[in-house]
Amino acid sequence: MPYIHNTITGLMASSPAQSEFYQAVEEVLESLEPLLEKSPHYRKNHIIERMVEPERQIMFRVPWVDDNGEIHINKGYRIEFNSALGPYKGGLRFHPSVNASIIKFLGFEQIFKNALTGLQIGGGKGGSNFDPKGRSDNEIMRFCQSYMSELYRHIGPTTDVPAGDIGVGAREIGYMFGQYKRLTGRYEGVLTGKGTLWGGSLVRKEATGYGCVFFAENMLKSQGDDLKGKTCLVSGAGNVAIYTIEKLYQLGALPVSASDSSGTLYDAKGINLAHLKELKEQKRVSLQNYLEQYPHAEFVPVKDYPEDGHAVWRYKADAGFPCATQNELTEADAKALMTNGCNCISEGANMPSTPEAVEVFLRNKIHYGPGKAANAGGVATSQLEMSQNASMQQLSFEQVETRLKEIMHDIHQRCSETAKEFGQPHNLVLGANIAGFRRVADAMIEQGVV
Ligand code: NDP
Ligand code: 2IT
Repeated sequence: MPYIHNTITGLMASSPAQSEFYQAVEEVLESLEPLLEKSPHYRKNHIIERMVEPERQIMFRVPWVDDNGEIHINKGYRIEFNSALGPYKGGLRFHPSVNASIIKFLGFEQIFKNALTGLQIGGGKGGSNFDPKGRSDNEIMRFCQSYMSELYRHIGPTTDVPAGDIGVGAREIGYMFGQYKRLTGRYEGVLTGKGTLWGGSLVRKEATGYGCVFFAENMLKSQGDDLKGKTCLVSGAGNVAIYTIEKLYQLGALPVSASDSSGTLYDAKGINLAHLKELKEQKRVSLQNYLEQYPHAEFVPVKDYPEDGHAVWRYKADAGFPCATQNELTEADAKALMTNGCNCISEGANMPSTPEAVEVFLRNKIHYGPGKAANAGGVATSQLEMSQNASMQQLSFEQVETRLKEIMHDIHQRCSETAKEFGQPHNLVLGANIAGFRRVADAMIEQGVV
């Protein structure tokens, strides 16, 4: 359709060099074709032109001093993309690869993901090109305090509520919350993923990984199957990967891999979860150290990856859970997964599969749960944290997990019913994009040209 081409060309001219952002926009717009034909009023209201332009983009300097007294300057971002459905909501990513394109693609995805949860949350994202690797706790604290010294003036429990993402977990949220409270004097639910001692929700830590496995279980159950006894590949070794592995074990599956920025770990007997947590949550060291305790396992360093992809996707398995980062699963990886009999992919990460890989999954009609649907359990549980903070109540672990399970079931239902409505029942990319878009677009139209 010419309007897709025109929109992308327009973005390339007005926001140059943002390839991940164009990729995310293109995927959504392609799915919307049948909806736009059926409902021309979305075009008439210029909803797409409005949606691809963030409501507000905040960029700032983050100066900090390391343990040796050296001064460092990083870039800070917060993109407040769309507030039609509620306060801006989305994580903060601290990783050296962060730039405006990465934050914009994540913010754009977040709009539709948050809409799919059925909850009242708008879309936003932020972060910094700060590299936390090898930094002491004190350096992390000083960085977080400096970052919040600017961010605090833009956020609030009913305006914009950040959370974690890559490189931002409970430790960083704690330091940022402390600084926010010091600057404003207010103890309020301005961040989610907080420690459970001071306002955090039970299950928030586990929510993205658990939710991603629930989503896979929902896809399989729709055809009378489940995860029990299935061999599963998981990439990543952070928050999402660890709790994906935990829930896979709880449902009787066998997760055999993990990966990090140093390489891929494969343990045919099943990844030892307690040891994985010790290495990555406590010691914060490379996965390669797993071999010291479990020498039967295999470790493939990044330099030995196939030229056209990633070692983790080249093992035989029934299901795959990409839980590391964007574009970590290529067309060649997807083809290898298909050849090895994999028929289910549930994305814990944001946009982990390249467009060509997604094409392979759709062509093969496997169970494919795109990130904006499959990993929405994290942000949904963040919203449960906001609601507990606002009402000054605390739900039990079981209560939150039950809600999470229901929400993931409902997201799957919304995506698959929408996919059926448009005559492509297996295509949850189309289902997720249209269902998410429609909710946001309808709210925008009702709220006028703002
Ligand atoms: P973490 O920082 O906890 O873990 C990220 C993991 O991925 C680490 O093992 C890291 O390796 C690896 N990784 C990150 N970037 C790269 C890269 N460029 N190359 C190779 N490996 C990499 O982050 P999360 O688990 O929170 O996030 C993982 C994914 O899930 C991201 O796409 C995020 O956007 C998405 N997501 C997260 C949610 C959340 O609630 N946290 C919610 C929804 C989606 P190493 O250990 O070496 O650093
Ligand atoms: O990508 C995501 O959905 C997240 N990083 C979680 C966002 C949140 O606000 O919990």
